Formats: sequence, structure tokens, C-alpha cells
Amino acid sequence: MDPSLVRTSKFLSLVLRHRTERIGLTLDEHGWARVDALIEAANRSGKKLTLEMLQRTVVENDKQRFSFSADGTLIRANQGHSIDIDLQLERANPPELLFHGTVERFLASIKAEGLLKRKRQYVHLSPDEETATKVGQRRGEPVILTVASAKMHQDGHVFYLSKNGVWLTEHVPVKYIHFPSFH
Ligand code: HQG
Repeated sequence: MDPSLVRTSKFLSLVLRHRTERIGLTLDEHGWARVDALIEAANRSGKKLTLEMLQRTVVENDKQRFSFSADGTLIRANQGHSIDIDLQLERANPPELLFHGTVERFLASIKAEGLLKRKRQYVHLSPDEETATKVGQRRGEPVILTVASAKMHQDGHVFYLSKNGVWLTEHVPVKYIHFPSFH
């Protein structure tokens, strides 16, 4: 991805998922910002942003992190929020297994408490090991945990699938997690 788009994506992640108030923007209850208000608020706060930069970020983003509304007047992040908004995601049937990329230093705590959502609205799970590896790599040498998601679902746990293919759930109890044998 073009480095300037990476910067725009990071900026959008911050203001559309976590710190909207930092640039004096407000989101609606479903996490949408008005495109014109976002551009104005960003430029007012010193971050250059144009409609073309937003369009390119939505289309070319490596993880498809953002979407426009059908009429193009609104924009939001597809997942990853720490602020309390309702994405109105529909429940979905997960595949047999899902994956979670983490790092060694969290394992003792995960073994005690399962996977917790921490600051975000949900625990984020990946559909394949390759994606989970990239998620884990953000923090160091990745450790990939395997989650028995179909079993969890059978037992009544609710799953959602974000628009960009990330699986979301409230909590993964330890009994559904397979840890790699060397950990
Ligand atoms: C860990 C990125 C100790 C968990 C990614 C993770 C993803 C525990 C960290 C999305 C724990 C939370 C989310 C426990 C979980 N004890 N540590 N009981 N339970 N953890 O960033 O899944 O690029 O909130 O393993 O690609 O890393 O931003 O979650 O290491 O899709 O679009 O606590 O964010 O997407 O970290 O990443 P995060 P995550 P974007």
C-alpha cells in the first residue's frame, strides 16, 4: 500500500475507532461519520485529508478496514472499535476452526482467563493462520492459537463476521483454545 495511504489509514483507525473527540468529530450510534464533516475536522486539526484520499483509502486498504455508505456520504470502520457503537452486525455461523495471533508474553494470562476483548468491543479472530500470523506479528514473534469455533457456537456463543472478514465474539473460554505444543 502507498505509504501516504498507510498514514491516512492509521489516522482513520484512530478517529473512527478510538478517539473521535480528538478532532472534534462525532459518530452516529452505528459508527458512521459524515464524509464532509470528517474532512473538515481533519483539516482543522492539521491533518491533510481530501475526498480522493478517503476514496483511495477505502478501495486500496490492505485489510479493507473502512466502508462508505451506499450513497457515499458516510464512512466508518468495519471493525476494531473501542468506542461504544453498534455496527448492527448479523450473527454468523463460524467455520470449524478460527485462529488468533498473539505473543508468548500473553499466554499465561490467556491460559488462565481465555481470550478477552480488552479495550475493543470484541475478541478478534482470523479465518486462516496466515492472517493470524500477521496480527500476532504486530507485537513480536507470533504464536497462533486455534479456536474450536464451531463447538463454541454449538454451545451457544454468538459470532459475528465483519464486512472485511474478521470474526468477532465476546470471549473465548480456555476450553475452546488449542495452544501450540511447544508453549
Ligand atoms: C491479547 C488489528 C492477556 C490478545 C488486527 C492481543 C486485528 C490477552 C491483545 C484487530 C488476553 C489485544 C485486533 C488475556 C487476549 N490475557 N492478553 N486473557 N486475551 N489478549 O489489538 O486481536 O490492523 O485489542 O492476544 O489485525 O491483536 O487495527 O486485539 O494480543 O484484526 O485493522 O490482548 O486489530 O486490525 O490486542 O487485534 P488487540 P488483536 P487493524
